[in-house]
Amino acid sequence: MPTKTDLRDDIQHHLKYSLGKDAGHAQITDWRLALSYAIRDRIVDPWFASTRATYAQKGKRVYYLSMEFLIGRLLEDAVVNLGLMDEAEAAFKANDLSLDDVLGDEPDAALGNGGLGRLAACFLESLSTIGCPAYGYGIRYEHGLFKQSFHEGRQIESPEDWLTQPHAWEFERPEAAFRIGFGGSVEELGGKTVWTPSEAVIAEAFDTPIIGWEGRWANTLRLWAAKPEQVFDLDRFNAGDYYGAAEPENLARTISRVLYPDDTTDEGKRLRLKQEFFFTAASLRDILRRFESEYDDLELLPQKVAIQLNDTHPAIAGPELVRLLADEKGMPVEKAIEIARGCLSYTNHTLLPEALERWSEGLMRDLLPRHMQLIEEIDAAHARENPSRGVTMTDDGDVLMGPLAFAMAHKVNGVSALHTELMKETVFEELHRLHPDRIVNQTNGVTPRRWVLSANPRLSALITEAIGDGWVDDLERLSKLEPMADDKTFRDAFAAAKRANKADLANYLGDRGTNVDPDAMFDVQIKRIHEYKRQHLNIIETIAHWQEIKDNPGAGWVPRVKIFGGKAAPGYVFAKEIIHLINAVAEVINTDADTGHLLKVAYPANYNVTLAERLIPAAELSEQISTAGKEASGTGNMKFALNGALTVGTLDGANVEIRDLVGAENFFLFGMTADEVVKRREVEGHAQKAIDADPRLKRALDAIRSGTFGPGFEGIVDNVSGPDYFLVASDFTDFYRAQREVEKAYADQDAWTRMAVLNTARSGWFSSDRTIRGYMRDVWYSEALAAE
Ligand code: GPW
Repeated sequence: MPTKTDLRDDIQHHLKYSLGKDAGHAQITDWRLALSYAIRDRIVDPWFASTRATYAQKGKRVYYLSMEFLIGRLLEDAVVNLGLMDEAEAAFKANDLSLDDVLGDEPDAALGNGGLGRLAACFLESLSTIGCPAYGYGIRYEHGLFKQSFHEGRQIESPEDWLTQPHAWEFERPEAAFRIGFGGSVEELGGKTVWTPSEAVIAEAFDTPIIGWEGRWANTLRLWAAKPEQVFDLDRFNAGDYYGAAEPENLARTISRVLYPDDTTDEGKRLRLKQEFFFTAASLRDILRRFESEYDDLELLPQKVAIQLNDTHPAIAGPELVRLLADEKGMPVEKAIEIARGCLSYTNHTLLPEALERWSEGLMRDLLPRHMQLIEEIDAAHARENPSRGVTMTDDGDVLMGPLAFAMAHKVNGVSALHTELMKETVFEELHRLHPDRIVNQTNGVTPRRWVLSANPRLSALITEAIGDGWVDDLERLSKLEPMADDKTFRDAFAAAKRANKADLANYLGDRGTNVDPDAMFDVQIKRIHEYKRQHLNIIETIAHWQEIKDNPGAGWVPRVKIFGGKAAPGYVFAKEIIHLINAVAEVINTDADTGHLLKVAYPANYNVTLAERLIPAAELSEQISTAGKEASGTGNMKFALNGALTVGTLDGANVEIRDLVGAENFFLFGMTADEVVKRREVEGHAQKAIDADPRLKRALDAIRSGTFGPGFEGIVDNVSGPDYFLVASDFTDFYRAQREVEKAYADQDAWTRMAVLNTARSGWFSSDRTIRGYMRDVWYSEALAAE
């Protein structure tokens, strides 16, 4: 094992020989890169050992195909998982540097939008911790999710540039490259079907090792970058056409240039379909190549290969795998479908109709002519095997990627118990009837290494002192904390850790222009801005509460800081109006001398993984207030509960399971159920009825409309008092009531802390280790290995 001096020497070595810098002139980024290389060196051996063990034991490999991996920073994760925090700290202290500053220099790898991408990142870490042989496959976007700033309260987007600095973690693999074609034609030649694409790009692999807890195992995240077949058009250059000469390169590279910034909406753009096929096709070829290097019988494929589709974004894997097996390996199409289905499984993450991918048959035929034919064959084969039913893979001239993924998967899963039941009753009702054993549930989870151990060192130290350190990779051991909820000394220590985290956050927010009282209740809603997540319900309630305080400032109110964080898709006008409203309300409320000590609104810009790691440990109240039936699971909700925040929430997604586990008495429930939501929408004028019945709601909406927070918010008021599809008005009254219950509970700080302890103690089930074990058992039929 490396010793302290080893790490210090290695950092110095890399500073000099990898970065060409002398310690006297090194900048913080040089130190950070030197540490990254020194840490990466320590990952390589366990990484090789894991690969050797998988080959030696002929283990089944899991391939997780995802358009998004929302990783955040990698360095701290690696240092923590290798148990090198103390050594690294000592190494930098010797150079008068703080490890925190060094770690804080790393840009976030923001190759994802929100929950779906962050889930993929938590899964990678858990797969390595468990020792499940696995690869993540995705796209090496040059630009991740845009940077958000505010100008006069409105969201401004600017490009994200994580690759301007060297990316210390990855290994470029120019030898691992595949030619990916698009367009062209399909012919029958000598009894064989041959697709001849009209254009092609090269997919080149970049590998990032992902080290698990205690360095026992490491897997690979393989991201594909698009390159031109021919770098440069010399003829055009020589003819003086310098722009034209660079055109092929630009066109090819466009495919991996940017992450689409839409969360839970389907843009239906040609470039997006190209991205989807690009990384899926490259991954499948890589998977087959690896399989064929070990086995010569393709019938063994389902025994050795499990391919998980993270939503339908890689669903073209169905037809593409059939094409590879049938057209290129000579298998009969029906057999190829069966083998492909044995390997593939599909996770659904939403029931929102606007998020269910559909591609026009015309576009599909133009870009992927052979795949369009195979989709028709898959559809026909499914209809033959399941006669007299009305399921089709196409509708109104569109290919439906959900039904296609379902038909090509041996298991289909939802991401929370409620969501899985709703899948069976709604979008996949007919397919579920035909294949009653196919849909299973795998409730999401989060990695405790990042979301408790690294993000919340104070709480972690307290837990370890109380129950030992076994909880880090066996999170259900947190239940041993339960009796300590009744121990005053423990509660005080728990409250002190939270208070210190709040003080850190108060400093951070103060530095960014919002001064807050660290003794006020910290109430946090952080997630993508979306109507179904109802940030507008939260801000309207904030306005109503502010009005009540102003009426009677001396009535003994519980001081609160309302904290928001999140980005809106650049094209989502309504979500951007919500952002503008929150900032406008903040401006008015935060400068109100009557209420300033009782209510503040903070909205730090550019919410990302790193900011989440700062906010969650300091949160006391977690806002999980989506319209019931709309949030498939949520994963932020789990991070808050683990860090001792209480939830105010609806019966939606995994909130249901959180409440079951932490106990109804430790959870602030409000709002309609999914069934009631559906019924309420049928009520003529439901929004206006709710407004008429609640003068507080009416008064808050009137204030917005009359310009108390500036002009331009009529759209929000009109929506909430008119169509109100997400039932903000109808859930307002109960939300307001629940918030007053929250305050009543908070007034007794010690009783609140007891509830907070119970939230932590009873949330251990939400580890992504548990989720991954569920997939291994029910979906992948795969086993964990030990590295040699
Ligand atoms: F629409 N989710 C997301 F289902 O973050 F594809 N982005 C997406 O594009 C989709 C889903 C998609 C989220 C869900 O909204 C959230 O409820 C869930 O916890 C998360 O995926 C992980 O399952």
